[in-house]
Parts: sequence; structure tokens; C-alpha cells
Amino acid sequence: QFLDLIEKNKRPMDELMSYYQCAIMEVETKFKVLNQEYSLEYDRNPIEGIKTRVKSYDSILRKIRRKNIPMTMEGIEENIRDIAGVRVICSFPDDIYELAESFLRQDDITLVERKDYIKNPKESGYRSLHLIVQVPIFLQNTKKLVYVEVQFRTIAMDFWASLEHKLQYKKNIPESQAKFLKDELYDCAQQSAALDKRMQNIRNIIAESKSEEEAKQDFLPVF
Ligand code: 0O2
Repeated sequence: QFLDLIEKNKRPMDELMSYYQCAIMEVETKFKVLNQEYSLEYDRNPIEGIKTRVKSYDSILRKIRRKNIPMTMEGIEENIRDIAGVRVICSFPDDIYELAESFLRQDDITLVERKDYIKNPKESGYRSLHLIVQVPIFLQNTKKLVYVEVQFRTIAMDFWASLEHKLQYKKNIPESQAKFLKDELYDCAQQSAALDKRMQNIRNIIAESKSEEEAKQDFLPVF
């Protein structure tokens, strides 16, 4: 049925997918600009890396089935809001919130939904800040609002989620091992969250001592 929909709507479907690609470019550029500004202003880059993807047809189909989404172009466009995905990887948890706020302050970005799995981690131990936003893309004659999901993670959160994601696709793991892996992964998530906290604390101390140094410099006589 889904293949039918793609087959019958080949042109509009290709068009829709290209809008998602354009929206990803818009959002990615916004984060590159913010990173550049931080680099000039504070001499540091809060963003370690940006990953982007358009959801595969397989994954879209799985979501249609799981959530009983109407199998029409409109149904997909309106109900699957993570077809365009941008993942922003930061060094420290505080950078995540600062960047998210700077991004949301931009007047062409509309926040649709915010899920804070850092403050409220998932049962699996998963941590990340998810924002569903709408971003305009400007076409020849029209402006189109496109949904994009932005996921913010630290390097540690991303490392954990990538490994755990692989496990979700392994079907032939014996029951006893599956339980062990689940517990192990949960424990690793707790430990990596603790590590993130300690690294953040170290960075804060370094930043404070740096600004004290700078304050002292201000009082040095200039010859
Ligand atoms: P992919 O391959 O990234 O496209 P839903 O999106 O409907 O499944 P919900 O509540 O709307 O569920 O979205 P949620 O849980 O806020 O975010 C879903 C996405 O977050 C997932 O995308 C993953 O990228 C990530 N995610 C959420 N929970 C976990 C988790 O426990 N472990 C890992 N590794 N990632 C998680 P998709 O759609 O699964 O796949």
C-alpha cells in the first residue's frame, strides 16, 4: 500500500523529500552560524559535530504502522514530524540548553514540541533534548513551513545512544543476554550522565578562574 502511494505520487513524494532536505540545510546553517559566533565571542566551539538525515521510506512505513497514521501524502506530512532530522552534538550539557535557547529565539523558528529526555531520561537510560520545530523554506513563488526534529546530545549521550540503537535492530539475542545487555546499558547511561556532570563542573571552574585572571589583568598598569 505504501509502495503504491510512493509509486502513484512519485513526483510529489520526491518534491516533499527535497523540501525536508532544504529544511535540514536551513537548520544546519543556523547552528554553524551560532558556532562561529561563539568561536569569535568566547573563543570556543560549543558544537562538536552536526549529523543530518532524511528518514528512510522503511522507517516512515514502520511509523505509519506503529501510529496508525493515514496512508496519504497529507497524513504523512502532518503526522510524521521527524522526517527531517538534525542532531547537534555538544561537549557539555549546559551548551545544549544555551544553543537550544539561541536557536528558538530566532524569529523564523516556531517551536511545536519540546521533549527533555535529559531532565527526564527514558526508561532505557536514553538522554537527549528533542525539539520539533517548523522552519520556512523559500521556493520560487511560495514559502513552505516544514517540520524538523532537532536532537541535542553531548558526546557521551550520543556515544551511548548509537550503541543502544544498534541493539534495537538485533533480533536474535537470547533472552538471558538481552536482560544483561539492557541492565548494562542502563548502568552505562547513569555513569556517562555522571561523567557529563563532572566534566561540566571542571569546565565551569576553569571558566571562572579564567575570568578572575582577566579581571586582574584589567587592573594592571599599562605602560
Ligand atoms: P530514527 O532512525 O532516528 O528515525 P516516535 O518518534 O514516535 O518513535 P516519539 O515519542 O514521537 O516516538 O519520539 P521520541 O521518542 O521523542 O524520539 C524518537 C527518536 O529519538 C528516535 O528516532 C531515536 O532517534 C531517538 N530515541 C528515542 N528513544 C531512544 C532510545 O531509547 N534509544 C535510542 N538509541 N534512541 C532513542 P526513531 O524514529 O526511532 O528512528
